Formats: sequence, C-alpha cells, structure tokens
Amino acid sequence: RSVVNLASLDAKWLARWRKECGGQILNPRRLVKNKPGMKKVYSLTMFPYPSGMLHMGHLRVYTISDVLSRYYRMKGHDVLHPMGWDAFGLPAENAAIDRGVDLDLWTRLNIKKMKHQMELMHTDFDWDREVTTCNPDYYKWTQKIFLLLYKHGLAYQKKAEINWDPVDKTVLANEQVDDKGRSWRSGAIVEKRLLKQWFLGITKYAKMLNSDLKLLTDWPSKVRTMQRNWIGESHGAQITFPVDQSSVHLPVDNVKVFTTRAETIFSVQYLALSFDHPITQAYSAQDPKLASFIARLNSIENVEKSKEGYKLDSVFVSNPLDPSRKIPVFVAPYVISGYGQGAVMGCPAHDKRDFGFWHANMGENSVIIKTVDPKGLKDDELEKYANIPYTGKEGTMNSNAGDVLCGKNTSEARELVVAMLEKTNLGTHKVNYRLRDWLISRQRYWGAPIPIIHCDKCGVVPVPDDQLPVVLPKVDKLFSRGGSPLAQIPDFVNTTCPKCHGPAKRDTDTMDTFMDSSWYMFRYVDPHNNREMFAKDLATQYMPVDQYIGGVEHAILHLLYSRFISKFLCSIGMYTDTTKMNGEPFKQLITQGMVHGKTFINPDNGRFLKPNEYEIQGDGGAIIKATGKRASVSFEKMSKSKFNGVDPATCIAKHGADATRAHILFQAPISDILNWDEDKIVGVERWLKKVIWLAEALSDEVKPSMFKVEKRKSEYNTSEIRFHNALVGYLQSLNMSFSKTLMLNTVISDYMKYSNELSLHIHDKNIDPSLKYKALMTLLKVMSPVAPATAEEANEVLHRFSPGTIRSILKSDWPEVGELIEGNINYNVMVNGKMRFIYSGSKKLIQNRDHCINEVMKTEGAKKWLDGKQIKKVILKKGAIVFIVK
Ligand code: ANZ
Ligand code: ZN
Repeated sequence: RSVVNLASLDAKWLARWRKECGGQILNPRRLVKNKPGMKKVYSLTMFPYPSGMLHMGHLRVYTISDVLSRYYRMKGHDVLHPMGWDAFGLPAENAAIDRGVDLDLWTRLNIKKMKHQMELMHTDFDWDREVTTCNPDYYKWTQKIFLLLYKHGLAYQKKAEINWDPVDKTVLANEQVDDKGRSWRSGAIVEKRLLKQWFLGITKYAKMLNSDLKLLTDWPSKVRTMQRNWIGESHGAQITFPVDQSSVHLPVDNVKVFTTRAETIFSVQYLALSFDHPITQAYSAQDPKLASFIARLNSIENVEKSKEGYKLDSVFVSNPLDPSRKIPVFVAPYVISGYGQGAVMGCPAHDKRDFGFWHANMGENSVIIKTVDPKGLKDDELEKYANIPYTGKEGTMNSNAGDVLCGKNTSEARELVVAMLEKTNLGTHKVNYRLRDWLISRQRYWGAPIPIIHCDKCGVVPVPDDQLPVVLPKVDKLFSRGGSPLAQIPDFVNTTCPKCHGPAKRDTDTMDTFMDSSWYMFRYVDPHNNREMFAKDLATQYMPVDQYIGGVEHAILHLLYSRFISKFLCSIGMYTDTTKMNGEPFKQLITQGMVHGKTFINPDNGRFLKPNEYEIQGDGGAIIKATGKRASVSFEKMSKSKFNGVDPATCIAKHGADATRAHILFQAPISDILNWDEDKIVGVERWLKKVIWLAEALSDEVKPSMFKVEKRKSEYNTSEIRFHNALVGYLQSLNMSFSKTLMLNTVISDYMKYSNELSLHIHDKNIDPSLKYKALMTLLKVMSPVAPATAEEANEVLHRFSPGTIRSILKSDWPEVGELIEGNINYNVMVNGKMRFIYSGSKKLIQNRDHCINEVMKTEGAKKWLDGKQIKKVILKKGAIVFIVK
C-alpha cells in the first residue's frame, strides 16, 4: 500500500480545476453543462461578515451546503449556490476608529483572505454571482427598497421611546436587545430614550408573518415557535373606560385598554397607565411629583415585575358596564408603553401581578372583588381563594358579575361582555401583537445612508431614483463612536431639495445592516443588473430559496426581517411567487449546530489549561506537566479564554480539505453540536487512503473495454450477485440521506462500508473485473461531493495505464443506483449492536438458522468482523442478522 499525503492533493487538484475553469477559482457551474428543462435548486448559506478569518462554524456550514450543492449539480439540476459579503456594520467601523484602518481597503482585503480560505476548503460557490453589501451597486438597491417602503407607507419617522446602546452610541431595534436588556452586540445594558427615528412598518405584516409560519413545514419547529412567540399574536378585546372626573385638563376623555379577559370586567378595581400615556404626560406637566416619579423609572430594574405605582389623585374613570363604579387610575412601570393601548384594567382578584400591585399601593387589607370561581368547587373549598387571586382561565361567573353573567362559564361570559360593550361602542374584539415596528436608523457611519432629504419648505423628501445611490462619503479618519458621523461632513449634509431646489439637508443616519441582508437572496439571482434591483422573471424563476443553511442565532432577527421584505417585494409585484408560499423567501431552513472545542481543565482548581501546560496522550487525554496528573477533558464553546479554539486553515493544511470536510460531517448530524476532536480524524484519513489504494490495486486490471461493456446481470454468478446487491444497498442508503434525511454523518459511514465491501473482494477471482471497475467508479462519483480531490486522484490512479481516457469526476452525473437482483435480499449484519456489512442472500435463508449462519460465515465480511470471536447468540429478523459475540 503506497503512502499518500492527502494534504498534498489539494494544491494539485485546485490548480487543475482552476485551469478547467479558465483561471477562475473553482466554479463547477463552468464544468457542468447546462441542459434545457433542468430543475432549479437554489441552495443558500447565510453570507458571512468579512472579518478576515474563517472559523470552525463557517467551515461546518459551508461544508454542508457545498456537499449538498455538488450532489444537486451531479443530479443534473440547475443549482444556484452563491456567496457574498455582509460587509457593513460595527466591527469594521470600530476597527477604523481604534486602529485607523481604511474601511474600504480593510473590507476588500478581508474578503480576499476569506475567499482564499473558502477555496482551500474546496467550496464550489458561484463566484460570478458574488455580492458585497457595502458596494454602491448593491446599496443603491437597499436604498431603493427603503424608498419603496416609504412610498407604500411602510417607512416613517416617529419620536418614540427607543433602546439606546451607550457603548456603541446608537439606537437598536427591539430584536437586538436580549431578555436581560443587553445589546446583542456590545453587551451593554441599553437605556431608554425618547428620540425621533425611522421605523419600518413590519407590524402591518404581523398577521401574515404569523399565519404563514404554517407554510414553513420544512423549517425546524423550534425556529417557528421562536418567531411565533416573538410576533406574539394575542386575541382579546379593547375596552373603553370613560373619564368620570378630573381636576386636571386631559387631552382625552377616556382610557382604552387591551385585555384577554373581558369577562373579568366587574373585577376591575383600578386602571394602570404607562409612563408615556397621553394622560400621564398631561398630568405630569402639572404635577412635579409625578414628573420625578417618571424620571426615576429609568433606573428601575425588571420594570415588568415592579409593584410601584403613582396614583393620579384627581382622576377617576367609570366602568363601561356599570357607570356607578368609580375606578382610580395609576401610573405604573409594569405597563408596557408600546403594547396594546399602553393601559391595563387592573383585576386584583384574577391576576397575580394586579393583586400584588393593589396590595402594595392600597394596603394589605384592601378587599378584592371576585367574579370568577374555579369550576366545580364547593363553597367551603372556595374559601381557599378568599385572600388569593384565582387566575385560572376556566371558571364559572359568580353573582358579583351581575345577573346576565352569573352561572355562565368564562368563555361564554367573555363573548357576552364584548357583545354588550359593542352596543354602546365601548368595546370590541381586538387582536394584538407583541411585535413592534422595526427601528432602522443608526447613528453610525459604516452603513447605507438613508435616502431622505429634509427641506424646511417641503419637509421630508425622498431622494429621486436618478440620484441613487446616495453615496457614503469617504472619510480620512473616524474619531468617535456614534453620534451620526455623517452629520459632521458638510459636503454630504448640504444639498438641494429635489422638489423646490432650495437648500436642504440630507438625513445623516445609516440603515441597520439587517436591512442589507434582508434582500440579498434576490440580488443573487441577477447580481449585475444595473437598471433594476433584479429582473422580475429571474426572481420568479429562482425564488423561493429551496434550502437555506445557517445558524440558529438568526431565528428571529434576520429570518423575520427577510420574511417581511420578501413578502413586501412580492406584494408590490416585484416578482411572482409561483409556489403558493405567499412570498416566503426560504422554503427549507437548516440550522447547523455549533462546533465545540476540546477543552483541558486542571481538576484541582478548575482552571482552563493552555496548550503548553499539558502533554497529549495516545488515548486523546492529557497529562498536566506541572502536577503529572490527568487533565479533565470536556467540549465547550470555542473561546480565547478557554484556549480551545481551532483554526480551520491549520487543520486543512495538515490533513487536507477532504479529510477535514469528511470528519466534520462524520462526527455529528448537521443540527447537533459537533465536538471537534482532531485526534479522531485518522478514521476518515484511513478511509480516503483506502480509496486510493483500491484504485491502485485495480489499475492493473483496468482495460478500456470495461468502460462501456459490462457483464450482463443475467450472467452474474452467486458471488457477483452478492457483491452487486450489497453495493446497491449502500447506494440506496446514500440516496436516502442526500435527498430526504440529510443525515450527512451516515453518508460518510456508508462510503466507508461500501469501500470495505470493495476491498474485501478486490482480489476475488469470482468477481469479474468489470464489476469491480464499475463499483469503484461509482464510489468515486458518489464520494466526490465530500472529497473531490481524493476522488479525482483515485480516478487518475485507476486509469494510470490508459491516461488518455481520464475525465474529471466533477463532470460526472450522479450514478444510477441499480436494482437488487431478484431472489436475494439484503440483510444488515449487525455485530454487537453495530451495523457492519450487508449480506446479500436468499430470502429463504431466514427459515433455516444453521444454514444461514454457515452462509454468512463464508463471506469476507464475516471473516473481518467475526473472525476468531466466539458467537454467543444469533438473532434472525426479516432484513437483519444480529450477532452477539464475546
Ligand atoms: C385584564 C386581565 C384580567 C388581564 C386577568 C389578565 C388577567 P397577552 O396575552 O400578553 O396579550 N396587558 C394589556 N396591555 C398591557 C400593557 N401595555 N402592559 C402590560 N400588561 C398589559 O396579555 C394580555 C393581558 O396583559 C391583558 O389582559 C392585560 O391584563 C395585560 F385576570 O386584562 B389583562
Ligand atoms: Zn423643498
């Protein structure tokens, strides 16, 4: 067996492929012939931020998408597999401020580096479709989308209470603040500020975004649930409480609330208002104590749980169904300003939070008025609830709820209450959403300028199409984080009004970079179009994306924004959705798991060990140099502080791209966490070397006559039937994994088993060489999506005595699986619980146990897996033979 250096194959084959692609980097679209009537497959991976370095997460996701795309290409589909750069954003801008780098240059160099790294890992992206979001020929269209949204009333400026990141000095969208109130990027606790900002009207699409989740049957249900919760559709009622009296002049004469429990209306004992409710604002203008109460709110943590309240002494409202009841009004931090009506009807008897609030503000002994009793409880059992709220949604209305409701169950009562309120126009059914409009203005430099001009005479004026793009002006040096750097560039700010031609000023904010990535999948279908953002027929032809692969961290942000923009573009007729997906951009979503690094820990003190502090042992463990003790090993998220990071480039240089790719797929199903253990890569290395050895072993027997003429199936002898059927079994499994289950880890183990079967018979005189030749060629084809260089190398070795006949494996079609030869069925032979090989034998075998064991024992597979072992038990099943050995 000759020794091949797998890593050395990369350079050789990359150079060959390059030559075939006319000097371009690997791009199989140029290799594959375009046949008419090909089925399109749009296979997309989330494009990266050009940081300059591929990390293991990239390596994993691009390997997955690359392998699948190569498979589709071999199947003869018209595959779109584009790549580009999400190039605007803060990391670059902060580097420019801190280190004075030139943003354009920095971005271009990083893109070049990453492109090279992608080439080294053998990715086959359509580089002729590359897009870069910071290029004017891209962001021109981002700006155009903004203007289209504006034209359709979906982009507007509003003064609102917003999230302010004090570190990055910019506002953030709600989606960019985590549940602990921290910025997704800087990690700083965000502050609330009242500022005028640009918003996109995503809430107008809330209903559709929610109900169309049911169309996304090929998305992980976890992601759909996260989106559903984020959109937060809630069915309830809106109820109006007329203001009964007030010594302060108020801008409105009623308070509207949103409630999901209209039936509790006779339990309402107070109303609570948010701090920016119109009544709160009017009142605080005349009440300095309230003004200072509000000013203090910024510093309260966990406002939703706060029991603080400020009673508006002179304001009372009346219950719309019983005007004789006078209800006090509070300002309470727990009321969310943007949700529902920014006002709550307080029911201490049936809501825990209201109960706590009521007692905190009115004293422990204040009575609560119950209207709902738990179903089927006797009076003495009911006593239990005398001093605590009953919060169940199921229940029976009691006499406190009035004659009409008494005795009804809660859901009936809810309907009745709304019906009664509708008669006096004081209430109606209402659906509410938790989703807020998307705040997109950023007070930062490195983004697409908002294409708006502000004129003293004409107000807000959109930049006309023929003046797009509004080019981001070059700056020599950026000095400060945030604060709208564009505002400090007079040449940029001062312009003429497109309407009145008088002096006017440009908007100096840039757009959230999520706006850039919300539509890039459309640009890929027509990346060089300079007349329109994309041709309608091309988008109609290629959208939706068939398969979108990326990280689950985008479950809400990017995936929600792109759904919105795509639906918007569809609804204004920019393309036609021919798939009944209602403008959904991504048919199938695949979220890859994280890559965790091998981490060594000193068990004595729990400290993470640096590589120079331990000595790796043969078993993959390590001895701590200082103490001589064994280190504990675990797999954790890669981070600098844990010294467990792995550089993909180093791994590829050492083991070659093919082994690295195969190992990454082999170690875990694509959605699971992958524990990266480089020691284990020897398994796939051994397999790849075996494939080349197979080619060598067979090369002497290869004759050009085999290329076309095969031995006829009807002439196969028993050994050949078995050989044939076993291989068909593995191919069936491979096809299933590629086309249905996407279990790419079993793909690798099927390659290995197939190779084993071949190697067991490589010198078997009972099998015609033409069968072996075909079997090996089939292997090289089906493995080429994962290990293209090894497949090409083995192909070359196999044909070394007839070099004129070599044809690149990358140009092959996906092989036909072939059919099992009748009379025989495939038994999966398992040894101690592991599926080891396929035994192709007569169907009848299962009826005669001894005969069956005898037959299986004669095979090469049995020699390999059972040789010398004592068999304790054999179980025969339809399709499986299970050995249990000592
Ligand atoms: C009366 C009531 C009685 C309520 C009861 C609950 C229980 P979801 O499901 O999230 O929509 N609410 C309404 N607007 C609010 C705001 N701006 N800030 C904080 N809370 C608000 O929840 C709807 C319920 O949340 C509403 O139903 C309201 O309280 C409260 F026994 O009204 B309920
Ligand atoms: Zn004007």
